[in-house]
Amino acid sequence: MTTVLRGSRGADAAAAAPRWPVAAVAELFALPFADLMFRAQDVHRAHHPRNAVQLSTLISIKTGGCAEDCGYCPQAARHHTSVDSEAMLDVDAVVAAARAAKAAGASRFCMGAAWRGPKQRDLEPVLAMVRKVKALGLQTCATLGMLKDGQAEQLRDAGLDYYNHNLDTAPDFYGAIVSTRAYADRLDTLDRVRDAGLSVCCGGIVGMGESRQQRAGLVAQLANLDPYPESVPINHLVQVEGTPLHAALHGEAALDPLEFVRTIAVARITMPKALVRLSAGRRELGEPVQALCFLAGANSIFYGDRLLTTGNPDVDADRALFAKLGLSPLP
Ligand code: SAM
Ligand code: DTB
Ligand code: SF4
Repeated sequence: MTTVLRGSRGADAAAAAPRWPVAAVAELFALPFADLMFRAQDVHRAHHPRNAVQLSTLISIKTGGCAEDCGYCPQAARHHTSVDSEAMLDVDAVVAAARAAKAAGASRFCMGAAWRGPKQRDLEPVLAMVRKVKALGLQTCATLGMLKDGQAEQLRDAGLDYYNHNLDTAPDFYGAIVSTRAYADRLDTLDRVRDAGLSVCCGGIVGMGESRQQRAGLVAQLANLDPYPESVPINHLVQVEGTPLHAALHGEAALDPLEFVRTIAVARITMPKALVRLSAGRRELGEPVQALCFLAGANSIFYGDRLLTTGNPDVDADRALFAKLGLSPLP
């Protein structure tokens, strides 16, 4: 199985042996479940406060009509889903949503756009959003697609803390999911983000029909970035009607939830200091599986009743879950 040996430090990373060979990550996946949980919890407690989970609220600042062909995504113009193309939200609406997220207890606000990448005229209003959201005292994150030279620096100068750009899956499964951008394009954007001094938020999706070896390949790819991402969203595929992945998996067994929990645990063990985010799919996973994910070392969630275009547990449900599990928000 291929690992693209190129992290944020480019040639240096290519020269060195990978910190996490795919085979070593696959061995973690193969551990007896209790042993894997124990190791993940051990690593977690050595690097993070116990029973504390960071809360990030998402907003879609530009929904739908995207030119790309990511097979999982309801926002691709070529997929016939119920998501229509909308205009960009105005700055005031975004700031009002950020204020509400802060009042509800979020510490980070993440602005997402359905673009291949931002054009300069699109970036200007986003910079204004970042400045104003940052001024509210929230950590800021944006996910706008591929960045060109200079754009990460503009975002940094506006006050952006994190840039989210996912690798999505293992290099050897990627071609089955996306054709309009290459794995190397994603690594290039991650280099730009890192070189501008922004924190990196980078993860992927499981449950797209990949093998366990390919899940190990994704985690190895993330863990071998040098340095590894500060924030690692692990998404469970949300199957949306009209997307190719909804059709492809129709009638096939969905991913075993315990395999999702294993993926979280392996991310925790291989990236000890990262915030590992239990991301899309929480509503479908239900409370017991989420509890196992926290046990496996997840310490961040998306908080608020919407992700970008699909649903997420509402704030009251998450407050009840946190009370039940004795969790509190990370400041
Ligand atoms: N357009 C930008 C891009 O692709 O880089 C930013 C937004 S895009 C929606 C952000 C991420 O959301 C994707 O990289 C993917 O990992 C995740 N995502 C999109 N649709 C999803 C789905 N149906 N289930 C799980 N994760 C999904
Ligand atoms: C990430 O890894 N997951 C979020 C965020 N980064 C931008 C997006 C999940 C999207 C789920 C499908 C939707 O709501 O459209
Ligand atoms: Fe577009 Fe991003 Fe969706 Fe891909 S994941 S289709 S780039 S919005």
